[in-house]
Amino acid sequence: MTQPWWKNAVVYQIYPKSFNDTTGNGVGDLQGIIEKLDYLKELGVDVIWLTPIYDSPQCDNGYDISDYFSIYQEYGTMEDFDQLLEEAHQRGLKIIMDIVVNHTSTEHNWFHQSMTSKDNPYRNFYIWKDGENGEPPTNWQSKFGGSAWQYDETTGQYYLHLFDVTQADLNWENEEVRKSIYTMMDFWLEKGVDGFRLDVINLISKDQRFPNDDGTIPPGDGRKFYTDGPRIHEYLQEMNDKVFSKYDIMTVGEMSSTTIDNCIKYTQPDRNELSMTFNFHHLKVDYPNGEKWTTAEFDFHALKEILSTWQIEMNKGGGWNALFWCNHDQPRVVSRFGNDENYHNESAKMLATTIHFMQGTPYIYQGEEFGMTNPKFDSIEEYRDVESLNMYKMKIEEGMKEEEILDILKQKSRDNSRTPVQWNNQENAGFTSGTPWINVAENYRTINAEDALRDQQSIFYHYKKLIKLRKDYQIITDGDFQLLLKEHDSIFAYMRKMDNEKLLVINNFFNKEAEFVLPQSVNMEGLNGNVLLSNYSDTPNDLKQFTLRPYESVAIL
Ligand code: TEU
Repeated sequence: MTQPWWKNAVVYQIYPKSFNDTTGNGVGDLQGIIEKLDYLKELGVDVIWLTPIYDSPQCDNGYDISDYFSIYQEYGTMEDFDQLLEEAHQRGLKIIMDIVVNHTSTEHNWFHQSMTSKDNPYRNFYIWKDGENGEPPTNWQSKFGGSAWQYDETTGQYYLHLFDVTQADLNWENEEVRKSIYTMMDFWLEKGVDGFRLDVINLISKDQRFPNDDGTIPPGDGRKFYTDGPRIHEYLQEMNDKVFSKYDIMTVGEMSSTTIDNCIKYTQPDRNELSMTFNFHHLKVDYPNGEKWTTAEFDFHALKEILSTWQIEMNKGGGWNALFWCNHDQPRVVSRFGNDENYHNESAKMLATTIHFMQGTPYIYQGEEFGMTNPKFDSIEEYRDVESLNMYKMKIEEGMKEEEILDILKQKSRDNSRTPVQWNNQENAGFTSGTPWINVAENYRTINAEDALRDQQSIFYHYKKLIKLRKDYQIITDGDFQLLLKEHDSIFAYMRKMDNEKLLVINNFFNKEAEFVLPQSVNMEGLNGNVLLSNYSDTPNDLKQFTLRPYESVAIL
């Protein structure tokens, strides 16, 4: 059987607002993306994922859509979009759209209608409930802080918003909602887009009893009543049947707080739901007891354990993983699990190697390919993200010292990944000729795409090699996964295996030397000892036993 095309593809994520500005208004745009298509071709990626570019009041940078059929004015026009799609296709690049269907902006016409009265035809497009003795209908919490319910005076009821108060949850129980969404998806697919990234898609089916959450782990926030909810698989199968199955596309579902069992169900080909899923368990290893807002170090053992369990179990169940360290909601990985000061180059390459040699479809987030770091903002005025600003306000109210909050945001804010792409060492890193909507990280003079392209030893060329290797060696896409040295405190090593072939990947995650000894139980047969890729200029003589230097990474075929 031939493989679907997306199984050995590599995806590049673009956050348009921060990518490349051609108009000088300080905000990136579609023409800016067109300008950089040749750069992406040089890197060698296959697919571009565009985060939302639809019309939106931008309370959550486009994840609050007010019109699914038009382009946000500051990004350009539908003509610009058509040109982008055509120019990408001419270069053999595909484009997938980010589609947000758990909620719309409260500025969407459906919501405007829905608000007006209880018998408006659009009332049932959203989730409206009566309060309980002057309190919200349930104790559920918004992911951005505070109650997930907002009271509206016009009709005296509350509407549900799992995210910002301007992001009202759609009522998927309503067949008219589902039909309208499928029509909208067809609109984009008929234009020729190559698939979708589906925002928080596993949250669309809510438990219709709407119970209070008495749980303590995690503290009663309601998520168990809508995460991988009662009708989620039914809805995805319907979506697949009515829409996806008519096209040769890829779909990736963003899955909030999901489980392996559900992700197998979402992606197992015979079930006809999605191509692959993002899960975030490996990115919560620096959330002690589930608490994001701390400056805790990451738990290395948990990281190994989670990634390898997902590798093994998804393969066993016939599911498919999306592989990633970074996106627009996560801090920069080189600042998070690497070392952005003394081992910037080595640790960025090591992290890339670790994730790209796993089974699944890898994603690269803009700027990751040349090692962009967290910006280390010093004042709250520099932040833009609704979640960060809400958190700041709440923590101040709780009495936390400002200094402490700023330290946390420096590590955890979503804005860490949203600073402008550092194209060169000129003013504003070549991102804009105007004033950028969010500050550029100060290190753009030394960390930028132009310098990376000039240096064959740069992080950029390491990513380029990784992308190319995936095309050349089927074992990277298909091989089984086995974790080695499970108990080791600083080495993350694993073996991939396919038929008689093997691939051994060894990574040191810390800034001190580490002793690698191949376990006796590991059979070397099938491993011919050629170093495929490493991040130091010389490689060890004896591959069965050697000392890894700080952040050293070696892949052996
Ligand atoms: O994110 C979903 C989500 O739950 C998180 O990644 C979220 O950013 C995190 O829990 C906050 O701590 C998606 C989008 O990627 C994100 O940018 C949107 O804000 C969110 O959905 C709402 O549409």
